[in-house]
Formats: sequence, structure tokens, C-alpha cells
Amino acid sequence: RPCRALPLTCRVERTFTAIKPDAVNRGLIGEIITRFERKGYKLVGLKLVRPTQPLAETHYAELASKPFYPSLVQFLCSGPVVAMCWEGKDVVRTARKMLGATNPLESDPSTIRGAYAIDVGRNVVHSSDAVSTAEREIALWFRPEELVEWAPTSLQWIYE
Ligand code: IDP
Repeated sequence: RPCRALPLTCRVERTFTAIKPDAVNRGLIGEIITRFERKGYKLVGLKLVRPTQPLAETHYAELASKPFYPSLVQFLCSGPVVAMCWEGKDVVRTARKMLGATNPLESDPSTIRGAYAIDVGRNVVHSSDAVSTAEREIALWFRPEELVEWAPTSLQWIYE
């Protein structure tokens, strides 16, 4: 999808990022959103959701065979989640780097999980692991009209 404010050859991506109930309860919403804003990514979707069990099960369907799947689904439904869609160059891969490793103790302390989490089942944030996953997850969590098309005035200061 070409973005008008960027050279036509630069195709932008979108990813689905979620602040999990542990981070919402711990007051980390602002810290996590700030990292994506300061990086230069554009927020195109944002809402507070109390996930239903079917939503959580579908979101983590690829992990259904794992022993931790029931507790993972229960955890995601245990409180509010901040569902976000971020847009920008290479955002899927870069957001994963910003999150750090799945196990926070293996994450570099400069990453979100490395800075704010200890246990794998309380790792504060989710972000899609591939462009195709992002498309599925954005469609699962957002209605099309909830995604906002806009051009930040800062774009020319972020992209050359
Ligand atoms: P990711 O969130 O880094 O993409 P996935 O392997 O997709 O990692 O796992 C989804 C989520 O399931 C993780 O973020 C973590 O909260 C949880 N999880 C993954 N592996 C384990 C485990 O071995 N025990 C408990 N929870 C786990």
C-alpha cells in the first residue's frame, strides 16, 4: 500500500500490537505507547478491550496444542487490553525487536519486555510476528472503520 506522503517506492506496513492485562494493571500503558511514538511509528488504531474467551482463543489459535494455552487464554481475558495498530516502514519486524524475546529474562534490558517484565506468562506486550499474521490480527481486533487514515505533519522529519 503506497503512502502518499512517502516516495511511491516505499510501501508501508501495519502491525497489531497489544498491551496485555498485566501491563494495564501495572500502569505501563503510557510507557509502551511512548516507545512506539518516539520511534516515529504512526498510530492508526487504538482501543481498550476486555477480550472475550473466543477472541483470545482465536488470537492465540496457533498455540492451541501448547500446554500453557488454557492459562494464556485465561490471562488475556483477565483484564483490559490496549489494542493498537501501528504503521510505518518495517514496523512488523521492528516492533518485535522493540518488544524483545518472548521470555523477558532473555530480552535485552533496553527492550520493553527486558525493561518491564520477568516471567514469560506476564510479558506485558504482544506484537504480530509476520506481515501475514498482522493482517489476520488487525482484522480480528479492529473493524475497518476503526482504523484511521491520516498523515502526521512529522512524516518528512522521520522519512527521507
Ligand atoms: P510471542 O508473544 O513472543 O510472539 P509466542 O510463542 O507467540 O510468543 O507465545 C505467545 C505468548 O504465550 C507469549 O507472549 C507468552 O506470554 C506466552 N508463552 C509463550 N511460551 C510460554 C511458555 O513456555 N509458558 C508460558 N507462557 C508462554
